[in-house]
Amino acid sequence: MRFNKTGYSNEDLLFLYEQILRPRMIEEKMLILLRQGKISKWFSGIGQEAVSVGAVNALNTDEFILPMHRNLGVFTGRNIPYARLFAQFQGKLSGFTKGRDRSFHFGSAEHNIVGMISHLGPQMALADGIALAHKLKQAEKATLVFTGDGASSEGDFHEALNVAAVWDLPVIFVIENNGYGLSTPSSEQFRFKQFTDKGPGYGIEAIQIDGNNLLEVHRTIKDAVEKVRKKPRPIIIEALTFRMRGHEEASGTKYVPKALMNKWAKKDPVENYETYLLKQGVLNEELIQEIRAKVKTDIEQGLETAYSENIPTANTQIETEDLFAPFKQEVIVPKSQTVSEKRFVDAISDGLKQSMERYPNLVLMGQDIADYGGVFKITEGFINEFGKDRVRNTPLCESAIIGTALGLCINGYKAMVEMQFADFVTCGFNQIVNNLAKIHYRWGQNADVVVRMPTGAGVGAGPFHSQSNEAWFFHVPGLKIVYPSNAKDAKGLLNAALEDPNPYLFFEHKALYRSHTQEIPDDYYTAEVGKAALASEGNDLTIVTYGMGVHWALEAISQLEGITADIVDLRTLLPWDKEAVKESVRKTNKVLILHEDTLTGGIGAEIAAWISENCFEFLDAPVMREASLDTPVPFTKTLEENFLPQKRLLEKLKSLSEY
Ligand SMILES: Cc1ncc(C[n+]2csc(CCOP(=O)(O)OP(=O)(O)O)c2C)c(N)n1
Repeated sequence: MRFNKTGYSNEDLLFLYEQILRPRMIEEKMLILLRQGKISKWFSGIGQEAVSVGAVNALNTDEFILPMHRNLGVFTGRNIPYARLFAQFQGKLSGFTKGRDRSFHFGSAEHNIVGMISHLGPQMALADGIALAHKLKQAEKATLVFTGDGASSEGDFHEALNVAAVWDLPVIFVIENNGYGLSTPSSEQFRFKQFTDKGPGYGIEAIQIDGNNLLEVHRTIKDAVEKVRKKPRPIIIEALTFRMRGHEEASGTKYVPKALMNKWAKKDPVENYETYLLKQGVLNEELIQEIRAKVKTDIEQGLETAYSENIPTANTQIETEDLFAPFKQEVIVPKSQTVSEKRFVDAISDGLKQSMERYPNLVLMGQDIADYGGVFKITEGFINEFGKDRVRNTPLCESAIIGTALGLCINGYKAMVEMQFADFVTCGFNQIVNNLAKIHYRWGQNADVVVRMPTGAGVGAGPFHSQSNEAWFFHVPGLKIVYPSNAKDAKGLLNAALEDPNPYLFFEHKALYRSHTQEIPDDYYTAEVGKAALASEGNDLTIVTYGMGVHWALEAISQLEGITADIVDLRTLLPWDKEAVKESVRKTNKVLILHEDTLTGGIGAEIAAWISENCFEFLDAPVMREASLDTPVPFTKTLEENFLPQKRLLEKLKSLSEY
């Protein structure tokens, strides 16, 4: 291996030597502990240390780095105290996840490290968001994210690179090409020869390096970092390297040809660098022993402290509280009494605009939302007031944009993502349910992101532009869901969602956009999250519903002579207002839950179960549900009407009242 030390002082060279020795020595110790059954699982980076160490030392410590599962050198390079690092591996409280996540699945705000989720690829878009924040602040900083060659097959890889290219984001994408993804060799993973071939396709400069040559890695990445700080743009660095141990320790390396192992053993990044420094007279045996002894002491002391700490005792209250960043809503009333008649769609637009004025760090992203104003025209004219930096047209890539939104938040911004139609959220599902929803619980990072969801049927738009998909998210701890039924709530709840530093799904019914109008306050205000409202009051039965269901319920009740009903408009689905439901059921003793979403596993199922368990003694009839058929949403009017619950509602209400 040929090293070039031009530009490095002896001190620099020795510093890097100690830096690369640290992850190697920690790993050697961990492998012993693993054999002794003292840690549960280990992803080895032995053989790949030069990549992590070269990269982390090429950045300033105030620049973000986003490691994967073989980048121990990143954590040691950012001087994380070993006791804390080992406590993390052991699931102890003083680690980074309070025992909630394992190994390298954590981040640390104070060290500017953003940890991975197991799904690998989603990590890359977070780097885009962090870099976008830097770019908007004109901070002249680089962000560096790692990925493996295996994870490059994920769509997230493509999306993140593409967004970074289109938006000229200062991200260094380090692809650690170690030839295998678990047991799958590159030949079964992709057809291209090398990752640098991908650069031109994305319009991104791409550089290939010997990932086992510490100085080459360090120098190349340092140069790249300097370039992107000055002129923001992404750069791909393909680091050729090899994993000398199994995917994780239990899985072994039987599938790797012996000759390949031997070839790479000769290229060991630590040994080669050490030999080089010895030859250059920078290092000698005595110094090696001295440095090793120092590192050994650090490891042993760290382990001793970590082992002396007890395994955490579980506290359910803390577990549920930590789902969200602390935030206590203070409902804001409008400053003046002035009101205007507004359509549902205009109320949303109004709220969004006032939130943009209120939060100069709020960034809007979505397909066609800039000059075009969005397909529903909610952001029409926004670019004139707020500019294209804050009202961003995105490429067609829901996953990367939601990931980018989280990255923006990590770096000090608030973000709103408009789904063009709620249906398309499937393409961003992973980022929502695994990143946005879990990140605060896992390592205390909030996700200040609102995803707006134009939803619902009744507009003849067929199976992919009409779905109600709130129930998919209702099941996910760590999300908040609001679903207004009227213009006043729409503005107030949107403002409330944008105010809260936690992740929201904001459902807005397309069929209400231009059909429903209401007098709403002109000033900024918020509506209370988690609080239902009575859309009508009565004594004979209760209808629990939300969104379009509120309008169907009002109409149905008006047609039922001699029957009055409480119509409980939930307004918020996560958390939903159990007390309001209980209070009404206590009064009327009969309840129907109505929603536009399909019946099976819908939100009604959960509410019905809760009522049965908590309001049983008040009930004079079975808890009933009315919902859409358990089919996709059909296109033709007659079929769509048959699908939706509205035409079955009257009969259902009659049977409930007569029960
Ligand atoms: C979405 C997803 N699919 C599968 C896995 C299981 N898995 C974890 S790591 C891995 C291999 C990743 O290969 P690569 O990206 O090359 O990284 P390496 O492990 O080689 O460092 C696989 C298949 C996963 N974690 N996430």
